[in-house]
Amino acid sequence: MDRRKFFRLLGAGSVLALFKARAQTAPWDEETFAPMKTLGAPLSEYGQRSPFEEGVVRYISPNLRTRHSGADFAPLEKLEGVITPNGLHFERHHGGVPQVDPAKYRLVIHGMVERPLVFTLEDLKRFPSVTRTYFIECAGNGQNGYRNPPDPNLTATRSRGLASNASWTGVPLALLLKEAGVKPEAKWLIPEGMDAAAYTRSLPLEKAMEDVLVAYAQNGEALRPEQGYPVRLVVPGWEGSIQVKWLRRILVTDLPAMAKDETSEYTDVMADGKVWAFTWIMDPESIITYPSGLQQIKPGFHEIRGLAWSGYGRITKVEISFDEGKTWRQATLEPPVERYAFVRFKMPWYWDGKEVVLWSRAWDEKGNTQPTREEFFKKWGKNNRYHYNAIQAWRILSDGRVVNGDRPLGQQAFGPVGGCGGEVFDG
Ligand SMILES: Nc1nc2c(c(=O)[nH]1)N[C@H]1C(S)=C(S)[C@@H](COP(=O)(O)O)O[C@H]1N2
Ligand SMILES: [Mo]
Repeated sequence: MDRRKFFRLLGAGSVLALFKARAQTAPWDEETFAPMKTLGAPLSEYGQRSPFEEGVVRYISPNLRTRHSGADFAPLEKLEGVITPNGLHFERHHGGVPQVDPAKYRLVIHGMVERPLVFTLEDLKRFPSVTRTYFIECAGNGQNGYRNPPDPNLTATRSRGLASNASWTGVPLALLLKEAGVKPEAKWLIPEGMDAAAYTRSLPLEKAMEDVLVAYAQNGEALRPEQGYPVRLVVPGWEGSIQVKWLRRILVTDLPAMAKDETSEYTDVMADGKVWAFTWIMDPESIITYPSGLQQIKPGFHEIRGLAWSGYGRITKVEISFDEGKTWRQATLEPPVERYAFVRFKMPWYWDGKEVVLWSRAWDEKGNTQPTREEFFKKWGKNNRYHYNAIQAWRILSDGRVVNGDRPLGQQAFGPVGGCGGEVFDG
């Protein structure tokens, strides 16, 4: 946007008022110089964040029955840019986090191959490597949206925090498969984890050959144990549940396994009771992180900020509505806009102190966008608990409090929300 348009949008007077107000009110006293007067902390071998930032943590629901088979949420509204710091990447485990000794680590590729192979971690690191930024999103992300009536205390974290975005380094799975020599009749891979859940999924060979990574690094350092140390699958754009962590073997075969982790969970129950299996690709999503649920704002200038992503490809635009979908304005996308990765969107905004509802919707390069809540339920029904991607509304009350702006659809409550992303865990 050019400068003139920017000022027209804000009203130049209000910008001046903003800066004037700031100069007058920020305190400036002896305390400001305190750090200059004493010797600082010594060098340290592994850096830690400021103790003042220790409140920025993953959200673990108090309703979970166990912390070993459950999920926690990345604190989206407390993060900037697009990279999720390693200590704040959301977690989803079915049998706790195993401790794996990298010296004893082995990856087996067997089944319909010319040469069954066993790799050490060192072997994997000798292959040509690839580093790419990809989001990982649990199929259960957005699950709180299925609640009716909607939770008034929803935050951006609890709305969409079962998604995170990192720079992953690893070997293309296609290279390892080439090494093993896949037989022509093979169509599926059955990757398995070494956690107590013996977590197992079925992955089409076609996707594996396209862009799947056998990843050993996350944002420049070894994977965190929670993310699958020492090795996990990264399956760009697809639901988190197929991205097997603590990967120990890949069986090459001609049929899907129909494992417990893709039948009892991660299937979608439609309005007519029919069940869909293998809904891998994540639909477009966006979430305004500022201003968002349970924050408090003052009248004046604000930069609306948020995150958008899609499993179908690059984000092409994000739109914001201030009148519940009657009109839309296009937000600025912060470059680089990468495929299958979080994108940061922004819009300058002057809040006049009147109650207003903010909506955001993302568009991807395949022309997909997000439905309203009503449209979503019309299409998918209310029996499901996965792949909720309806527009998240935030209502700014006239006192500046921000609350969930989703209006109730009716009076019926449709059951406790369980499973993957559930804050009431049922499995
Ligand atoms: N071995 C193993 N892999 C797993 C899981 C698991 O429980 N065990 N959970 C899956 C699910 S449902 C999701 S959403 C992602 C979560 O990845 P993260 O914990 O790194 O965010 O891991 C997937 N891979
Ligand atoms: Mo998941």
